Amino acid sequence: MTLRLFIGNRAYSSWSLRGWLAAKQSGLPFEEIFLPLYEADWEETRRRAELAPSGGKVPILWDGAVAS
Ligand SMILES: N[C@@H](CCC(=O)N[C@@H](CS)C(=O)NCC(=O)O)C(=O)O
Repeated sequence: MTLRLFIGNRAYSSWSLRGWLAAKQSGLPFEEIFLPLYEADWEETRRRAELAPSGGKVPILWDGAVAS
């Protein structure tokens, strides 16, 4: 099952950078899904089902059906 990491811009979001570093450090393959933060459609983006467990915040990592 592919790991999917939802993050914002690593240059501006230190939380995204931390999540990405941890994923990279793990050595496991993962899919990186970039979400532009605070764009005009951010309110819509943050309501995506994939962001529900984190309350509309990044980073969030999905391992199959499990989010962390
Ligand atoms: N405590 C959270 C912090 C995550 C966080 O605050 N992320 C920010 C970006 S750095 C975010 O998603 N902000 C979007 C928003 O609040 O609408 C964590 O552990 O991941």
